[in-house]
Amino acid sequence: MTPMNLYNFFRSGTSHRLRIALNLKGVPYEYVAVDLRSNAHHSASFKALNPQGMVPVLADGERVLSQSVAILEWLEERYPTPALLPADLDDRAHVRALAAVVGCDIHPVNNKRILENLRNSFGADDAAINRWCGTWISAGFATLETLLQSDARRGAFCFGDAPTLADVYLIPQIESARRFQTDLRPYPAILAIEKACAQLPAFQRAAPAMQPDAS
Ligand SMILES: N[C@@H](CCC(=O)N[C@@H](CS)C(=O)NCC(=O)O)C(=O)O
Repeated sequence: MTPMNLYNFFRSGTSHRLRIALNLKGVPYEYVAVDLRSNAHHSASFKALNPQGMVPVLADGERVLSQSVAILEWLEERYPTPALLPADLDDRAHVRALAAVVGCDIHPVNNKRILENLRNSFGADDAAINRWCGTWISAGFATLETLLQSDARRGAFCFGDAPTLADVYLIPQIESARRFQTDLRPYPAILAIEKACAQLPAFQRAAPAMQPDAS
């Protein structure tokens, strides 16, 4: 069977989510680097795959999937084992809510195009960009920390003792928080989960520094 192509970028958080999920599920893929630094995502050839001009894209033969949330849900249905969502309906809603704090409320406002707009239209320098990103990361992480601390279902991971979609979203966001110099000391539960994930080869192999286009 021809492996799927993952169009992605080492430092992209949404790409990182997919690498973790594919590794956890043991699904092989070919790494196709799309260099966001040189705006390769704006090229006509890439926009033919994803008119939105954003990574990640997962191409499985003629099937071309975009939007990390849709791709993750597709992977979960196509490759149900190991499950990244709990069996119970209410628990699934909880895990999706944890993931959505990152996916809906932190990541979108810290995206490359947003930061470029802040620099180009509003004169933001590196310090202002770090403050901007730090504001939204801290707000989201404070919420996650409260939810995790108060939840008896938390184990070594966000939910229980095996990784779920909540961890798949959280780990790339921690990576990005460090890049924007956000203080992570107020979030001990988050940091403990990061340690647990770091023990697993699926997370280790998905890390930005391990990717062929990392520099
Ligand atoms: N909602 C999309 C967002 C994808 C996204 O934000 N991709 C970023 C990299 S993490 C990107 O391609 N940014 C290009 C840009 O902002 O110009 C998803 O979840 O897949």
